[in-house]
Amino acid sequence: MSSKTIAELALFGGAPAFDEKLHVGRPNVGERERLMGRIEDMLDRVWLSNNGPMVQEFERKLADMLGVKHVVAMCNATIALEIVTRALGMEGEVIVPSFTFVATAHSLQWQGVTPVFCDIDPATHLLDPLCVEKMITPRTTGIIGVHLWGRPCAIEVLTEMAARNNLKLVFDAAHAFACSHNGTMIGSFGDAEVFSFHATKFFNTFEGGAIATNNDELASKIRLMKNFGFAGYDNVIYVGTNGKMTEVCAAMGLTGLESLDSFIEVNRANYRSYQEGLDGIPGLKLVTYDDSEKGNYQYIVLEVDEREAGISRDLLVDLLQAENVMARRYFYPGCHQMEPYRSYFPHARLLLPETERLVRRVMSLPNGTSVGREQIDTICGLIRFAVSQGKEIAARCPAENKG
Ligand code: T4K
Repeated sequence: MSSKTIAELALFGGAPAFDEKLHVGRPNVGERERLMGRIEDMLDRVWLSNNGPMVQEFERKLADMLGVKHVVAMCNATIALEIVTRALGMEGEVIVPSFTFVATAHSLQWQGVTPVFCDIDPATHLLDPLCVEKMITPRTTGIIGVHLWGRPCAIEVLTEMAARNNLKLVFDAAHAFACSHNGTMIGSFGDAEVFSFHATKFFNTFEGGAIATNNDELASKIRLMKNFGFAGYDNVIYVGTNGKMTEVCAAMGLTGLESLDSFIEVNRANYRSYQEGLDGIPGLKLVTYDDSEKGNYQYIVLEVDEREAGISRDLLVDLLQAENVMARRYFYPGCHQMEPYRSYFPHARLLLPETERLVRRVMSLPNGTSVGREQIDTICGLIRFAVSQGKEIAARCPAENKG
């Protein structure tokens, strides 16, 4: 429990509960000596990029771990999405959720492909297949499902729907590294799956990502496209871009893989601490994970029902941020409310009632190796206090803080 009174809350000028900011997405770093050793080797070899030995080793290790034929390491997941959708010939319209990080939509728009925003199932936060079916038009060429928070989409239904309508199917698995679905690791589903290894992901390569696929032809095409279309010295056979992962990023990845289990264990233990600490607080719902599957437990996502909790999500976020708990409103306000989509599709929200509702309720809390039981107890104590005193806190706030 927080030992603060209302007047002592940092929102009202009191000292923050934490001296330093606790971030959502604080990077996990593996064994420094192992990393430095790899960097020394890299410098000795003087091979820094362009399919170097550590990138190749990283790709092999990922393919083994995921049980997939091909893994192509990339500079980041956004470029990976652009390359894979182009390699698959997605054009015209592609159906995507609006409730995702904006990169999912931008990767299409950047190439002149129209992202068609589809609503989600409020119980899972994932694409609602019934809505997807309704959004298919003669211009639709594909679907990008997002395994948000590491929880797999309705993979079987979407796979069947894509096949029946002759559509390509890609999964944005940016959140779902090291997660499984019915015992199979994420990486083998759809035509391809795309991972992000950005610094803020529980497993990172500074910046980075990967495309996983069982399709040989697609894998070769992706390899060409991420290297300007070069099929050997002086021979360009496709329009390509630069999507390569560097050696130093692969060094970070290889080092991180050695600590992967411990990163997940810390996330899982922290998740349990949040579960206990938030138990029974009215109006709050913590996103759950299926313990019978492999999961990375990275995202601590809360839904705040303002009427029941007596405090709005926005006020709760402001209150926590003042205490140096840098809670985030992922993924507010939804891609359809960001430019250029808001101007292109001003009425999109009419087709996205569940997304519209959810973006006003969700918030993410810090997880990873930089937080532990003690901090989480304090965070949960602050939240419990804020909910118990919601009305008084709101009454003291200037209008813009009330949410
Ligand atoms: N698809 C989905 C579903 C995604 O979530 C993402 C990325 C992508 C595709 C595209 O993947 P990449 O192309 O990035 O590989 C962050 C990340 O930049 C982004 O990768 C991630 N999703 C998204 C969920 O979060 P921001 O703009 O919210 O990041 P930022 O700078 O506010 O950082 C988040 C927090 O992490 C901050 O509070 C500070 C802390 N932080 C950040 C960095 C970079 C650190 O403590 N250290 C650091 O080095 O987007």
